[in-house]
Amino acid sequence: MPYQILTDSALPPEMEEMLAGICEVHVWDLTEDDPILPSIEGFITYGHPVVLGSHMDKMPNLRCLSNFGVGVDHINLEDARARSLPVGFTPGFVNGVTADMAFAMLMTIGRNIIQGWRHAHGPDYLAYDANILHGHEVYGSTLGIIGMGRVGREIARRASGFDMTVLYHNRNPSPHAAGLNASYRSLEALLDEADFVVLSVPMSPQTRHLIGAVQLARMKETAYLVNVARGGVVDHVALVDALQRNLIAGAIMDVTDPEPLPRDHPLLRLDNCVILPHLGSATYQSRFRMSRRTVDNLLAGLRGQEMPSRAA
Ligand code: 8YV
Repeated sequence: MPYQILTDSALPPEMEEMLAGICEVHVWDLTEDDPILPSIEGFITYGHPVVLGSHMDKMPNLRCLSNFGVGVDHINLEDARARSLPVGFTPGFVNGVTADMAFAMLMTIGRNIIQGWRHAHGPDYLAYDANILHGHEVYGSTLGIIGMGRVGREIARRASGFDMTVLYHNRNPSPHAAGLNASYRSLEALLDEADFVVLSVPMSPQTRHLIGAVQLARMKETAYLVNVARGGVVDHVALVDALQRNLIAGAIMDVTDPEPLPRDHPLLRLDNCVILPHLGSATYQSRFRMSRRTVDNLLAGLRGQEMPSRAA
């Protein structure tokens, strides 16, 4: 008998292939009750569904959850622990790609790539003009990394190739920082000094709205905010205000709160803001590795074995 598995949205073909013959997969959007729920043994959280104890309680035979991704802020881990449900995740598989993305983003915003694309494709580009769309240099500038975890360290490694001065802020100074030529700063000092502020902290009650009006006002007028963490780390109302008043040069966010933003959200209308659709780990290679680990965690949980990567 195949294991009965739930997911919140359709799984990618490679994961379906990995599960074929072992699991029967059902899709549940977590709204209305589904008659299949009592038979469910494992739950793959694929598209960041909010999962609470009340959802888990609808599945009396549930033995484990396996999250596709490293951030598990959408799952109530306390509720899972209280029900002795192990939760798998995929750390170590998204670090390099997310750091690549952070770099692509800071170059995009610093060098006006999106505005340049729009101009070059538009009807007004009839003569070359050396006086338009001047940006700020990335190489040789000061990078401030908030969150020197696995992704933050990969970002710091890339920065050395761009001759950047690397500052970082973390709950505690990181033992890896010296090898990365990165200097610890208080949050305030980092915001004062950095030309590019990159957010790579996990989402938690402590990091919610870590960047708000006070923090944005501290940043240089020429500085950019780059968010590859979670939307909730940035107070969006404060960000709109800071961008409208040109308190900072610009912001580029791969993540928002909510995600996606309502189509009439002011951040989608501002020239000095770029919003991306959560592409941080979206490469063929990374998605495959994440799928493999998600399935391995799931099968271990179903078989009562230790998961290769367990968040709770
Ligand atoms: C993924 C992420 O795109 O790992 C995470 O926490 O946010 C991203 O790498 C996501 O989990 C897949 O939906």
